[in-house]
Amino acid sequence: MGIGGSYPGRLPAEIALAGKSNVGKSSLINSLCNNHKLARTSKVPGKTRLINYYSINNRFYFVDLPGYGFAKVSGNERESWGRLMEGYLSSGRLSHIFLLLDIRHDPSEEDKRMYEWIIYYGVPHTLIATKADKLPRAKRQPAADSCAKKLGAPPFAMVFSAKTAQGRQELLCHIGRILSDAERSAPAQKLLDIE
Ligand SMILES: Nc1nc2c(ncn2[C@@H]2O[C@H](COP(=O)(O)OP(=O)(O)OP(=O)(O)O)[C@@H](O)[C@H]2O)c(=O)[nH]1
Ligand SMILES: [Mg+2]
Repeated sequence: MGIGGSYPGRLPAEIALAGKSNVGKSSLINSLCNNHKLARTSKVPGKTRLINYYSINNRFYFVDLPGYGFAKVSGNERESWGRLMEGYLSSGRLSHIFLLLDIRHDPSEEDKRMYEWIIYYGVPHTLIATKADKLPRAKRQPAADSCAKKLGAPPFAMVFSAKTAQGRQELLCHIGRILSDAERSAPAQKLLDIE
């Protein structure tokens, strides 16, 4: 990712990753950045409990959101997670959100609720089916599209694997487009939101 011109006083774009615990959000950040020590990953679900910001080349932020669907959280924790998430989605700071779904599983009720929030708050989004390496090659795109359809979204999701880097180049190109769109709309945003 190259170095972009910066608009004076403009906040860098934020691209967030949402999805259930263990779906591979932190691994996706590490794979895209070619830095396996950047975001902490774990076999134990619930590793990322806070909103973590990763500044990428001073150009934009990857925002690693805490995963949901983690069994060991209390009702109170779930409520505060909901407030944190809705507050962030409605803040107007987000340029784009990636909603990650495990390519092998039907979306959960929490995935559906997250998708509904994304639509409700009008956040530009992309669905990404993770852990593609777990399925035979020919089944990957159909399974990804079926996840999107079962979520109630248009039936397309990008196929991604942090293990084999499948989909990495496509995702980098997609991020390039997201950032150039965000930069084009920056002056208006500056007038409306920032100053
Ligand atoms: N086979 C395979 N395993 C993956 C892939 N992506 C992530 N994993 C594994 O899945 C586990 C969870 O990955 P994380 O990136 O920590 O998941 P997360 O979504 O950040 O989880 P939380 O922080 O708990 O919300 C780790 O053991 C990863 O190595 C992938 O593409 N393929
Ligand atoms: Mg994580």
